[in-house]
Amino acid sequence: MDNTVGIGIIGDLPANRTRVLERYHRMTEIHISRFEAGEVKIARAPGRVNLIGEHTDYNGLPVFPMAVDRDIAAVFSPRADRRIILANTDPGFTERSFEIQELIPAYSTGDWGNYCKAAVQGLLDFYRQKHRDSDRFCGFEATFDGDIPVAAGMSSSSALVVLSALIFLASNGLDLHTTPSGRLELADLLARAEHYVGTQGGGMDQAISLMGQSGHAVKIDFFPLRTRSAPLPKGYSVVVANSLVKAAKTAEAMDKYNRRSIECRLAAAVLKKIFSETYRRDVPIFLFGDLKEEKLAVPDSEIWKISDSTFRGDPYTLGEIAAILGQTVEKTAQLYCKRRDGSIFPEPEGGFKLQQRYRHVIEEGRRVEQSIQALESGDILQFGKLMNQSHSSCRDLYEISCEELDRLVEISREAGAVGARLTGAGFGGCTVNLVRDNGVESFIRQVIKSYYRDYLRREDREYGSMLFPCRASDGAAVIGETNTRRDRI
Ligand code: NG1
Repeated sequence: MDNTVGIGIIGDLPANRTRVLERYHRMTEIHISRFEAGEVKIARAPGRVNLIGEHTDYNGLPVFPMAVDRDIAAVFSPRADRRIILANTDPGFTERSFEIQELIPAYSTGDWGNYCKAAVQGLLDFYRQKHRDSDRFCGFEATFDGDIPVAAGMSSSSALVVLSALIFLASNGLDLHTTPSGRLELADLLARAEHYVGTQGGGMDQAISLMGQSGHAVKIDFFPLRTRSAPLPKGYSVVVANSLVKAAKTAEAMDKYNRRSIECRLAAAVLKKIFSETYRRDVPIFLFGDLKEEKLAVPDSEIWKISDSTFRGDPYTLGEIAAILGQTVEKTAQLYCKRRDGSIFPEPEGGFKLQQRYRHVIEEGRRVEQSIQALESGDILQFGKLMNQSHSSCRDLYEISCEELDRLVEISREAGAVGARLTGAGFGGCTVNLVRDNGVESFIRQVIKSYYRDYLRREDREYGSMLFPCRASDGAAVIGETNTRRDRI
């Protein structure tokens, strides 16, 4: 290896130190030759795999992900002007360049540069509220390199948002990311900031990318954001399998995702109306997560008696929902069915499935609590059972699975997984599997044969990027700099 660039590492490196250092070295050289930079810094933001709790985050109910040992890393250097230049070691992501300004115009939907713009715009808005105007910030140039499977439900997009935010902060001498409370504040603002790209997602991905802890999964609660780490079970591995169905954030995929969050908002509005009529006062329900005694001042047993019997199984037209809410169809659409760009989400053919979405989210939230109890009491089989139930609910009630994911989950259970489910937004992407350590090898062999070879009819030489065990890693950080004496390689 050319040893002209010294890399100093602050803190711990993920496992496989030599490979990781070689990667940073290669990135640094690419960066220095592209930008002629002198001193540079290195930062990383991990992807995640969600063990259980799907589509609960934006409904105010908990999730239970872990940050993984796959990440997006960047070598970067601040600039004296206000330009931001983004390079990528993957030639598929061509260079992007933009100026810091009050309102940064987005690239077209799905463009990788938008994830960086989202972070910068979010931070500019945040600091503007703190009376620092955007003129005071400098730009940066950065070279990115990622090994998180893209469009696979492992949150490569939020890792890019989080990483861009760290680069912006570090380039401007800001320290929001350096304390635990600052990291929570940052996670919270980046969750909102990511809506810039068009999805109306929750806050799981940004929070776990920042708050991940090596060897642990993290329970995340929302509104207000808080986290609690739980050690992963000894003797078991978390294995991720890519269905190879791309769940890209194109306009069409975004509409599928956003439809679910719109249905949840409509259902919550209906519940608010029913509870407010029953108790003859304004009952504060905005999200399914508000359905709790301390929030509503209604006994738990009453809450579930009313809410479980509110929705019928058949889907609703917007007209029917508007009639329940006592509003016009236009007002209902304006209040609950808006996309980020202000356009109205069209009424789905066949109607809004309020009961099914309500049941999935409420039961999934309970499964998260039960999973953590199971894990803490060492009942791993129960944990696996809850993962399996979660998959069925994602498939039947939330309708975010697909044929390939269902087949992959089936095969994985036959291959020995004690729990197997889709992970992330769904509509393709990865599954997460809990597998006994001593069964991982045969699990991998069997899934390669039954899913990739027999079912997908693929013959690849290398399956390591499709099917791999993950270790729980620490959250995003600025982890190194060049030309220091420490830890020179
Ligand atoms: P992914 O899998 O990264 O698209 C999305 C949302 C999460 C969460 C999950 C479903 C974003 C950035 N992420 O994740 O907040 O709602 O779906 O549990 O929108």
